[in-house]
Amino acid sequence: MKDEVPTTEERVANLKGMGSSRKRVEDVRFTQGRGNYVDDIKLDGMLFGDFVRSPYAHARVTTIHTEEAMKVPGVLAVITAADLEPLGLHWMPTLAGDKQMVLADGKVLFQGQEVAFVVATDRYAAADGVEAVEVDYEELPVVVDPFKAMEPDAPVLREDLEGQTEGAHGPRRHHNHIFTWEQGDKDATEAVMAEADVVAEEMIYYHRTHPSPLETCGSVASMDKVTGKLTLWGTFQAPHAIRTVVSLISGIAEHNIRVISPDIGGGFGNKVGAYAGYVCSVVASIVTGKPVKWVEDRMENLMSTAFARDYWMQGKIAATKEGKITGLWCHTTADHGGFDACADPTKFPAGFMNICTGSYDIPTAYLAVDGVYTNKAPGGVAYRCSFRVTEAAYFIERMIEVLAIKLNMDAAELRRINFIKKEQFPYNSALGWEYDSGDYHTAWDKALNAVGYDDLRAEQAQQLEDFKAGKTRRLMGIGLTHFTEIVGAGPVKNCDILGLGMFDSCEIRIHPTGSAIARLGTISQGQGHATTFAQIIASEIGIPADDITLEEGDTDTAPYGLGTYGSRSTPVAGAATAMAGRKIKAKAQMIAAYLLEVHDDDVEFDVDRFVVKGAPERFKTMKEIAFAAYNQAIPGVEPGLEAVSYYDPPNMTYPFGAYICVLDIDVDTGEAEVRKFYALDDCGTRINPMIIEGQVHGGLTEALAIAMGQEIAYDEMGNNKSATLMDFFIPTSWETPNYETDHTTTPSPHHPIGAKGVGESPNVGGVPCFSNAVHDAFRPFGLTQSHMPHDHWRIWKTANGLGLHS
Ligand code: MCN
Ligand code: CUM
Repeated sequence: MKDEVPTTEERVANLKGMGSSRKRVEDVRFTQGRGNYVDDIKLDGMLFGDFVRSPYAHARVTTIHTEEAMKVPGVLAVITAADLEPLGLHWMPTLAGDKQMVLADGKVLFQGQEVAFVVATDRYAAADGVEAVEVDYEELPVVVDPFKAMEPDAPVLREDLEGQTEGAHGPRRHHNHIFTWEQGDKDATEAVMAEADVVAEEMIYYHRTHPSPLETCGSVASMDKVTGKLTLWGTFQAPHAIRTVVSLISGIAEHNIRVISPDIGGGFGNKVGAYAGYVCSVVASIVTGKPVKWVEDRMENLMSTAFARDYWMQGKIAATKEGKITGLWCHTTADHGGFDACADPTKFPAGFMNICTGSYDIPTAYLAVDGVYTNKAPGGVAYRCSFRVTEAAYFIERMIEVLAIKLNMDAAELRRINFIKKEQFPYNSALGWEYDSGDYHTAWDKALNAVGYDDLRAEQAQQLEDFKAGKTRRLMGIGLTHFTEIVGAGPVKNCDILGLGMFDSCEIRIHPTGSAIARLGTISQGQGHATTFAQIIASEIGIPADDITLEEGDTDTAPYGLGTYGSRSTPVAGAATAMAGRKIKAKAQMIAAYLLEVHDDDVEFDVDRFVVKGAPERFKTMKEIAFAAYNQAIPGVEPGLEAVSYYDPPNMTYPFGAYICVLDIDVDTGEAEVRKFYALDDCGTRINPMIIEGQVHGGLTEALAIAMGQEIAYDEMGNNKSATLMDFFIPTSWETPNYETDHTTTPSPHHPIGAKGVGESPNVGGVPCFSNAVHDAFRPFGLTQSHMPHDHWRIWKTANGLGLHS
């Protein structure tokens, strides 16, 4: 008879642990209409709140007439700043150390700003009520250009800060100035620039865009006046932090607040910050004693919630004649809109922009960032940005191209000779980071070989000749990017948000029959945590992933954590998960040794069991051990089997990638067609290759959108010209090209399972890659820099400006 004992491989496969492309467990719900989003929450007697918003970008609010609105059937209340003021809730703190009006307090600073909150019995009545509120405005001069905002006679935007020369991040040198943030050695960098063989200089603009998640932002607040308990459901990427903030600003004791993030239909950083709608739904529920829902529509989402980028980056890069980079200088003007509501760790007002030396061994560098107020919506850290790494990567990857032009060098070769070498890791960058691990040359060579780089260049040269000979009207562009990410904020000593250290957590509880529940301080918005974190536990403790429930987002049950953004879940909560698993494993070892009647040190872990060393036929499976934990009185060991870990990472992780894009541009129509896109990602140990591929596909498509068409644009009056999906480009399957994905694996040396984050990488690397491809097509005609998005009109204009239409 065949031996029925499963092989080691079969036992490993049965776990569906790390490295397996386990199918997403959440999709059973999502594909059958069983997701539970904020708008699915329906409570008895629930009311609906909606905002009156400003049509002006800068205006004084003189009178708000609410009488007519109150006559609308179903309207119960119209809340204004005057109502919130006695409660101290007319302004709220932002995550960036600034404060923001909850409802217009005397003036408005951007189009779409919240002016009054109408509470009614349903959404339609609320909308009618909003229409019936009349607001008298006195228009004020509008500033949409951050450079003009800094001129001496620019209008004062933030009257509340008038005369304040100190901001949250140091001195303010102008009434519209927020902060200056400096990193690196200014004098040394200027000296390098003065002496260099070659200096390339360029203004790199990364335009304003918006993540526009499928589900907009919303909340449901329910104040139970009998128990004194406030329950707040919302689209929160950081539910615990929201609970603490709500407690601090409302005075409600933290144990009486329960914050729940149910299913979230995409966050992309749009749902990190605190919005007026959250505050107003809470206030309205306290006032009316009924649950109150607020859910914004698409226009409101695009006009008023966290935008992304809007960085003007003036750069200088110095090199020897041979192309060895000797220094990098960058001055950034950061347009933060009407309030500084960026969601960065406290000590980093410009996020991790100081990773802008990228993948290169640049000995000397200097970065300064000036944050500036304008009459635009607040925000700034969103859209797979890894705390401004998107901007940093775009800057350096464009500067490398600009330098390559100046040196008349191949940009792939220029990168290669400047990469940080494998043996230099851990690498200390000139702007203050310690890169944990990397092998850039291997990734780069693999990528160039995979696409047949030399052949592509030969083909491109031929096509250029044909173009010049009038045989074709198409040009070919080859976009290159090698990016270095920094994710996993972060060591508590460096990174906090509102004073809360950026650790994360996991609690694992094993049930008597050998299945388990795990809870984390993070919250999935589509990343598939319920699938992947169970895989970490499966590999760590030998219980099949299918037998592990994973729960996130309920502050009454989950351990405290800082949430999901900055691709920090895997580097931080993933590490906590492994460490909690190891605590369980250590206790399981004691139980196994007791059951097997040997010393603790005489058993060892083997996939899903502990075996006696040298006697593999003597073992106890994790299932048996779990039962024993609840069934046997084991001397010196507490009953039960559970553990919690709060993990403070020693460093961040530094994923990287090599991307190559081949574009064909029609010079006469300005159309750009992606012929090929190759993306090699290295995120260290890979937990679920299929999920990683999904993250990369999604991120690349967002990168395509940003580079090739998306923009939040304003006219001089501060009117948002892109607040609908007719005007704001969202790629469909029609525009989305095929992607080839690949990987190398360079584990993080300090992470318990060697994993680095990946969710934001494809956007960080994708945008410069698409943009570089466009620029590369026009390089032979003298183009060094053109601003994104490279939509057909702009590409046509570029071609026209270069004389290609004559
Ligand atoms: N993963 C893996 N192996 C690794 C690294 C990650 O299998 N070595 C898996 C993780 O287990 C997780 C996913 O990949 O299931 C993403 O992990 P990670 O890179 O740690 O990122 P987070 O889970 O912290 O997600 C945040 C990140 C950010 S900041 C944005 S913005 C973004 C992104 O995720 N928002 C998203 N991807 C998104 N994907 C969806 N569907 N929806 C969003 O809102
Ligand atoms: Cu910067 S977008 Mo993600 O960090 O949620």
